[in-house]
Amino acid sequence: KSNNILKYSERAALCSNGLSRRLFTIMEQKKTNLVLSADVTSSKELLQLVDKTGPHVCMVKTHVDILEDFNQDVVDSLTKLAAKHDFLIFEDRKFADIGNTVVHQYSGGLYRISEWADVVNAHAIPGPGVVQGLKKVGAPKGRACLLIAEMSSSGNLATGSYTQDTVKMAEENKDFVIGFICVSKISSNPSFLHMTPGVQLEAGQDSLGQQYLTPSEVIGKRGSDLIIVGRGIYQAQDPANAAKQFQIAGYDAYVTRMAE
Ligand code: S5P
Repeated sequence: KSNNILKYSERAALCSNGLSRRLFTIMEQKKTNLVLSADVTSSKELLQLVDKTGPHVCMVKTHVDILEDFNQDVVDSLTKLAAKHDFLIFEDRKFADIGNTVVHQYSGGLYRISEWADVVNAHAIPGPGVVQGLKKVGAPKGRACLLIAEMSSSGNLATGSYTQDTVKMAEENKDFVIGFICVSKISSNPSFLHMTPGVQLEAGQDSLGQQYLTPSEVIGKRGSDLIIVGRGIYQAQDPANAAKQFQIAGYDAYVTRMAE
């Protein structure tokens, strides 16, 4: 069976990494493949947004370095909300340096990302050392990493053999790399998660190169697993209701895909 027709629970059973197993289980139980991209700049706004939308998401993605008032309380509160609503925390740090540097960027500095983020992501451009560095810090803490194999922005260079080589790098580090940021299904291994940003209820683009596809295109036609939605939710008049609409659209596309 390909990963297009396996249920989340069946895929959970195939995962060797505990975090991907947990994510598939949450997706099945909460009936959601929605990742909230909580790209707001005040911590109060962040925590309110996450509490409101929490019932509809399986994961919350952060950019902590855009918060004007970051402090330890923010991550403590975020961790409590993750337990309350049962979602994973993904810091969208996009590591892209040599192993030794990412060790410090991941574990230290102001943010101490490895202390609170279940999942982080990395560009494959530096080669496998970036994964080895992150793994050295994250694996003992039960963390995991996604590789950016494709991007949503127009004119991006993560295409063709770069994408293929990124998939290979993931396969060689399957204990720590649990999947990809991508815009289509790029691996037939059912334990890998495919997560796609650039999603709105209508296709289109913004003024700075972001390109949007719909949930049914991303999950149904392109065979991805999770939709990552930022402005489509936090700029809506009613973010909780918008999250619910994306939850329904994404989950319906998954159910329809399995029935085909
Ligand atoms: O290729 C990418 C990879 C990422 S992680 N394109 C993206 O847009 N992202 C992130 O997804 C981006 O940094 C932002 O946090 C989110 C998309 O936000 P939206 O407001 O356009 O939905």
